[in-house]
Amino acid sequence: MPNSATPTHCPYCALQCGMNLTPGSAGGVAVVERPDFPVNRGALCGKGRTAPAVLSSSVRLTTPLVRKAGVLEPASWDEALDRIAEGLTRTRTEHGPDACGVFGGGGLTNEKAYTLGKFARIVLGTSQIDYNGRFCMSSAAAAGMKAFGLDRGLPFPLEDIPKTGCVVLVGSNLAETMPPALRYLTELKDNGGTLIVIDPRRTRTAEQADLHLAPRPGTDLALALGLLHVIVAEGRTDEEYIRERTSGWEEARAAAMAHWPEYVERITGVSVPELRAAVRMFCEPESAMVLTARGPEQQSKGTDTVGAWINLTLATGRAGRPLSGYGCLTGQGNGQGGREHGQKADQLPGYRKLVDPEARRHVAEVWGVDPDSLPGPGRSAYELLDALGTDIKSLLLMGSNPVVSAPRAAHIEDRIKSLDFLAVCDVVLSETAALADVVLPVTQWAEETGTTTNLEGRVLLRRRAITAPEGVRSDLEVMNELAARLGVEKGFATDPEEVFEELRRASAGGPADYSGITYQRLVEENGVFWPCPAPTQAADPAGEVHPGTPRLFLDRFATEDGRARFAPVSHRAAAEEPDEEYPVLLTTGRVVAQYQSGAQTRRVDELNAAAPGPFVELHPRLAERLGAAEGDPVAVVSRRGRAVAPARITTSIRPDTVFMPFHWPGEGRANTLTNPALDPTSRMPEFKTCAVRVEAVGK
Ligand SMILES: Nc1nc2c(c(=O)[nH]1)N[C@H]1C(S)=C(S)[C@@H](COP(=O)(O)OP(=O)(O)OC[C@H]3O[C@@H](n4cnc5c(=O)[nH]c(N)nc54)[C@H](O)[C@@H]3O)O[C@H]1N2
Ligand SMILES: Nc1nc2c(c(=O)[nH]1)N[C@H]1C(S)=C(S)[C@@H](COP(=O)(O)OP(=O)(O)OC[C@H]3O[C@@H](n4cnc5c(=O)[nH]c(N)nc54)[C@H](O)[C@@H]3O)O[C@H]1N2
Ligand code: SF4
Ligand SMILES: [Mo]
Repeated sequence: MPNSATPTHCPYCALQCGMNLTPGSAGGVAVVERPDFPVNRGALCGKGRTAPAVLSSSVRLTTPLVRKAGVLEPASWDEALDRIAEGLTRTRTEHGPDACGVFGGGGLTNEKAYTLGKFARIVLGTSQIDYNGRFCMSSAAAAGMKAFGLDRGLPFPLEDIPKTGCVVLVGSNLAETMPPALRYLTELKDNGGTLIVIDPRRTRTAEQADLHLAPRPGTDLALALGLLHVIVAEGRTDEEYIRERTSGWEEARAAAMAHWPEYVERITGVSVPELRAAVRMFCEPESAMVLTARGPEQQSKGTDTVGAWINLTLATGRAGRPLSGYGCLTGQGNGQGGREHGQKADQLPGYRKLVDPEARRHVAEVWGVDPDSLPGPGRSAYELLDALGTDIKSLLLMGSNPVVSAPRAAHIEDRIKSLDFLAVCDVVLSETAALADVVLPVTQWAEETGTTTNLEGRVLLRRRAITAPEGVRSDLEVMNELAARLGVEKGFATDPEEVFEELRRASAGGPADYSGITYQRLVEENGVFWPCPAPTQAADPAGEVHPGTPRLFLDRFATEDGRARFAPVSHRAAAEEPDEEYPVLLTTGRVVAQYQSGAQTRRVDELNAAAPGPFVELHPRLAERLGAAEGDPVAVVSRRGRAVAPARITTSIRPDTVFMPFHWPGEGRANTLTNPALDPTSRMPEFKTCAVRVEAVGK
């Protein structure tokens, strides 16, 4: 139990709200306000407030489990770890290193994500590692890389939002997904700024908007092109900025000019006057921001779509200027850091590329291995899960619950069941852990120290407040023990600070440079924005401490020539458009009281009371056609399968669209229906649109 308040951060989303932990009854701690942390200034949502409930031993795992005669049975740590080492060794001997897969998560701390990537590459020698962040912000990351030469979710701190002239929020329901951040939008409006929300549903966030556009799901690319057409036609481009700070305008302009507002209206359902109104609101103030979240990103054209929205900021001279620009609202607790330090299929720490010989040399030296021994890039998350049981025979999973959260989940569940061997590290017995051969119970946020990097690119220190229950070990200890059993005795520290010191060196000189950040600084400064290089004698003889970089691109972009690149993109259809058999569009997302696959939040009474189960949101006109009343079970059927959940009838959704949250397993699992069509660049699945048929059940 903590003696006094321990300042730390919430275990859930990318806002990483600050909180203090004091002694309390739920899991040994109570959450109290931490007003000194600037991002949330003490405010928390219900998930953050109730997070200690998941620490309590009544809902969590406290002993390793090993499958015997088909049943998971309590076992000793030695037995469980030996079983995993055996399983992985057998696969490697019989099928080669690439038959061992590793799947990570954007909720893991930087130290864990870094160690997991290193473990895959130098202990298992496998190229087959990826993580759930691929399902999250990967399209925005890919588009940001293309346009700016660097991917950091927000290139400015949240505190800049209230000071801009107009915010366009594309497919973000932050009133439910990051409630304390709603304050920034309220302040924006108090300061005279305007808010445009683009969402097929009139969400709690859209209700705050000065202008809400409700396009058909999957048509954000056409919408952005139509807006650019109007901007050009009305002479609202910033020619000087375009000349001085960008490249590729002619091609992008030509593509946009083929997207007449009337044509865009037909594709999106957003009327020409609405398009013009949005352009006026966006262009008239001196500064403006475009922020995207999963709505436009989780599409089979997510990268091009985000590129088209970035184009709007470039054509109007907004990116890389004070109080202006494009940003992506990253989702998971360490969604930003988790994509920087090597658990991604094509990546080495510091956001380095696995195919870059210089990056391989640098990281191999830090790791004390031959650069040629490092494997090349592997499969993306969905492709990796889809290869389970065929090319990939054993899987080590840490920080994800794909049985609930992967697209085409019934198929993925089958793939997982067909593995020779599955090991899962988790804090609870998730739906995926329940299928494992070995489950290891690991420590959680309040029980361990580690860093996360929030959606602003601010590196933060989560501090240990309590001792974990007996029988529970940390993910770092697990990787250390497994490495030793697999013949690598050194290089897998169990002390997070020691791992962070190594990560600093591995990231030094990379795009996401953490080398100037220390735990000490994180405590003193309440977080540090990367890049933050260590002072070098040559560059900085005085050895002054780098202050970190809250704002990016103000002088130049991170591309070779310093210019931002327009994306030459054109509209294309979703992978699956409605037809006679499947005439309705399904889109999916979140509700405020549940988090992700629900593995953690479904174990909290207060949250379950607020959001007890799945539902199908549908328009009264569609409900009437089905003869379904509020609460009646309705079936949603796609080419992948069928899900049943109670109807929730509301005029806030388009009549051609139904919405399901994806937090639950079983009959109401939204991902039974979703389409795993992948974006060609980011390999993001099309969670946000597929064709379905809706049926009343029992009628
Ligand atoms: N309560 C809660 N908060 C969370 C999470 C959670 O699970 N629960 N998860 C965290 C994580 S990892 C993430 S990634 C973020 C996600 O945060 P958000 O992106 O805000 O969440 P979503 O609900 O997935 O999608 C946002 C909105 O996109 C809309 N949408 C659907 N299809 C389209 C489309 O085609 N175009 C447009 N423009 N909009 C569309 C949906 O109606 C929805 O309102 O939330 C984080 N915060
Ligand atoms: N239909 C549909 N599907 C979606 C989405 C959507 O919008 N629609 N969104 C996608 C997005 S954006 C995301 S981010 C994914 C998320 O979906 P998942 O990857 O399933 O994410 P979580 O439910 O957060 O799973 C995290 C698991 O790790 C465990 N865990 C938490 N902390 C730790 C830790 O420190 N160590 C270990 N070993 N385990 C830990 C938790 O208990 C939980 O079981 O879902 C995706 N799926
Ligand atoms: S908004 Fe996100 S970080 Fe803040 S308390 Fe809620 S879940 Fe935690
Ligand atoms: Mo996410």
